Amino acid sequence: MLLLNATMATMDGSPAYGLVEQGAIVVHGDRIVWAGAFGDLPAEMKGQETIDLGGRLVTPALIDCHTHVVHGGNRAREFEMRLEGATYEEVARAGGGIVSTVAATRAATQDELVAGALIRVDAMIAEGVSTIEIKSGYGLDIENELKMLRAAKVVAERRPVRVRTSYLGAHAVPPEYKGRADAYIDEVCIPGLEAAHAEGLVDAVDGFCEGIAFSPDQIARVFDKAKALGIPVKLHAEQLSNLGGARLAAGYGALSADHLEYANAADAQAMAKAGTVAVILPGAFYTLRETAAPPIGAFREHGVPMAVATDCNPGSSPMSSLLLSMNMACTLFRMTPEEALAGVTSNAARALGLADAGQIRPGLRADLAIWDVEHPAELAYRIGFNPLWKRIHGGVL
Ligand code: DI6
Ligand code: FE
Repeated sequence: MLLLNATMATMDGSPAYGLVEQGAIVVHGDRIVWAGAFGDLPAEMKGQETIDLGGRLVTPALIDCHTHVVHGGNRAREFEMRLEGATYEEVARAGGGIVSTVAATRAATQDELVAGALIRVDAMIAEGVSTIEIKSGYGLDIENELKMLRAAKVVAERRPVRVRTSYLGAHAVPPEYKGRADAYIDEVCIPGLEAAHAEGLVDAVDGFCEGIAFSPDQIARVFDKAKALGIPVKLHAEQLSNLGGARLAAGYGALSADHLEYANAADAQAMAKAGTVAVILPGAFYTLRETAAPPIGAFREHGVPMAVATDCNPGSSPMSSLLLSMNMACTLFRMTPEEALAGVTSNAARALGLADAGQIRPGLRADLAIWDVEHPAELAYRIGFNPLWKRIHGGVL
């Protein structure tokens, strides 16, 4: 397949989006085999199935590197409570919050979880998303954590989308372990990780390091097990307070540390040194009406790669639009539209440990999004508008 007359934002690390005007891309099987200016296209590449893009913008297909799309129920009632004045922490301590989604997730069958997730996944695909990270973390017992991860795998069988799974057993302390977080880690979280890994269900191990969840010491025990099993780690860190989660994650060479509203320059430095990606989640910041913004300036200064994701979950970020996340990252955090686009392409791939996606470059997967826009800044600029024209996933239009 030969794509002609493309304006390409290659996101290959060269300046200004790696923009190429009058570009061409040659796709063979599921790979990009050539990409560049049409004038440089080798003669033997011509004369195949050709699609004229009419000057439209082509970017790497988008990657949502932090989601909880598999979950039971919803928390619209809690949304109402917060509007009546309750804080997120008050709701959580009153038995609402994550724990109420745990009850709904446990009550759901695997098929019900898949069906619920597909509604949100379809919205993501419609915006040019090709790869989605999906976490467990609402089962909080071994069988239900496995059920969530199996449901995540089924999503990739039902739809043309790539799924990367993260085991988030250390998301919250379930009611039956109230006040016994250490016992939960030893008796459920770690054995659950072993079981999920044995079934091939774990691409990465995640945790929630926070006063309402788990301490750095408890997270470290989970990470030690991940390390022993050879699984990369990532962490929800510094979302509501600074407990040193980002530095802990960096110490384990984590793929990413996520949220980071309360992170500081020292955290940024540690992350830069470890190559840990900062995953910025403006949907949660917005929903919780948080006022502390992640230290974008420090990440920039220290060269920490920044990704942007939806955090799509029923509580703190009931958002499935990655385009809206980009807009929010710019307007709320003053990221540039180019940083926002790198955040959902090249840096999102890096946050998932994927070397074969997120850029337009020969050898990478032919996961492409074609947009009815003239300039890539338009993707972050409009609000609640989806200019996707077509999506190519693994070489298939
Ligand atoms: N931080 C979050 O924002 C989500 N999980 C987490 O650790 C919230 C999940 C929820 O409220 O259901
Ligand atoms: Fe999250």
